[in-house]
Amino acid sequence: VEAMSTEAELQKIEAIIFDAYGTLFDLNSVAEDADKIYPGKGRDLLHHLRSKQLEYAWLRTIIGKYKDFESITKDSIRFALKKLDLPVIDDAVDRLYSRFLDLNPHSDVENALNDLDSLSIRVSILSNGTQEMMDKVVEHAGLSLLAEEVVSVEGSHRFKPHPAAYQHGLDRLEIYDRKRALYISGNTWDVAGAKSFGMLVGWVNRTRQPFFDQELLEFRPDYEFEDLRQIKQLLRV
Ligand code: 2OP
Repeated sequence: VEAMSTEAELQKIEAIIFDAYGTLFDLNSVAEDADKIYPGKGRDLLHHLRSKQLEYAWLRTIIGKYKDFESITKDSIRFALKKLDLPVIDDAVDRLYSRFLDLNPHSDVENALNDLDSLSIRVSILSNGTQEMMDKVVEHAGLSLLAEEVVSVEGSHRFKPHPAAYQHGLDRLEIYDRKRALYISGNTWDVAGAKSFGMLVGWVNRTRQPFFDQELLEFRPDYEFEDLRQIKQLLRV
């Protein structure tokens, strides 16, 4: 854990805010299911759909033509199927989309959230997913009691990493000082966005990538974790 902030800053934290996809929830089951429908293509499908899903979200945020994350996810599934020359069958699109509602949490998540539950700190989620997507995936993963507040950016009509999306989260959580929120993400673009916005930020780097993007060093996270259970150690100082 690389510490760039002071203990005093940590003691002021009111809430920990987690990103959802790729941070709490493991997207690999989408690839596994895709592999059952389209043998041998699951990983490529997930790769194309995930990058298109982000691109569509960001494009629509920049040009100001919002569409919700359910529609964007289905659009990106269709794109990925076409890209790989696979038939675009509505049932398959729906089935792949529905995987986003019943993802498994990463293996460290339940313990980490349980640990945080015993500290008096609020635990919340801020996602680009719709409220309905979030409510379903959180409930399915059995995390409803551990994540007190689950917020979708949809009320802001902008997606992360636009500052308005993070601001919407803080407004909904009634946190008036950005520095009192510790934001945790496994996605480097989200780390950069949250850091630029002004929160304290932790990057969960489970795959132990050697570097945070060198080109984005001005937005480097305050903390880096290999596993979410390390957050508790940080807060117990
Ligand atoms: C999120 O859950 C898409 O990972 C992103 O907001």
